[in-house]
Amino acid sequence: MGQIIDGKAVSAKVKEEIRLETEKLKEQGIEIGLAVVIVGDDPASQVYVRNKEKACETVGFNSFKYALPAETTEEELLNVVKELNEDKNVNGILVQLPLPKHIDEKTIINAIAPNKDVDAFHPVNVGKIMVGNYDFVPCTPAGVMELIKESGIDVSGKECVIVGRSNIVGKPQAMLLLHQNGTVTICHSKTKNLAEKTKNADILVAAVGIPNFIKGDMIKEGAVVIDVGINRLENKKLCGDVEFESAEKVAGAITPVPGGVGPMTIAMLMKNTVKAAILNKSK
Ligand code: BQF
Repeated sequence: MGQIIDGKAVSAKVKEEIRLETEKLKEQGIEIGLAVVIVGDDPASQVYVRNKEKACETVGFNSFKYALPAETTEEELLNVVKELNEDKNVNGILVQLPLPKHIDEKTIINAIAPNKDVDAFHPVNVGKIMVGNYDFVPCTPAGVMELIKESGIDVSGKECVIVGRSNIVGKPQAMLLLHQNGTVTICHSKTKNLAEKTKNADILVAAVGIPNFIKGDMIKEGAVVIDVGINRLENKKLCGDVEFESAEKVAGAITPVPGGVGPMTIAMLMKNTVKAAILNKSK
């Protein structure tokens, strides 16, 4: 039976470090501010935004919440972003996704000042990740890297298999693993013989968005299994992309859902916001 990697505990540790750093910066007269913009009333997004505000409070950041109605136009949202770009009290800007259908996400992301883009979604920051010279690490992949470190495994030379190729997780995750000298394979819905690929993984990252998609018999004995999935079942319970019961029997280490990658995503967002404050201050 595998070791269960406690993301909640690790995230608490990361946030405590940030709290101390924030305290020190405050003594030097530097305050850290994060703006969180949410458009509409998607219940999941509201939970995520609340988690982010709570984390800001825990670490001692000022948080500025902009809750805009679902009818907000693209132009109105762009104006909010532009205002935040100029606001000296705001170091990090985060626009909660998904946005309502009548607003083009790319247009909004492109409008965020790259040095305040704590989600690392702006093409400038995406490009920096590709070349391995970056300020902001995308929050979820960064959280995954922390949990892999916590499992005690060294990525170098390991077979890393990512299931899922999104711009938010799969693709940047591949880069981060590659930078640590992993041998990286990205699988997706068109991949043939998926189980053959996943069974080869020393490190398996599941980010497909399908509940219980990865079963125990698709996992190599002793592998580190990182479950990025946050799926809400009919009974409102959270469930990952990995079938935990069968997987934990074969895995060497495994993250639970909830309490695995999710809390780490939030902690890494806080880390990026400190980075933004330091970046912004020198200009
Ligand atoms: C936990 C997210 C999909 C699409 C957009 C803690 C979060 C989730 C779970 C959380 C997520 C997922 C966030 C747990 C933020 C992670 O205890 O397991 C925290 O708040 N997340 C988001 O902002 O946008 C998403 C998933």
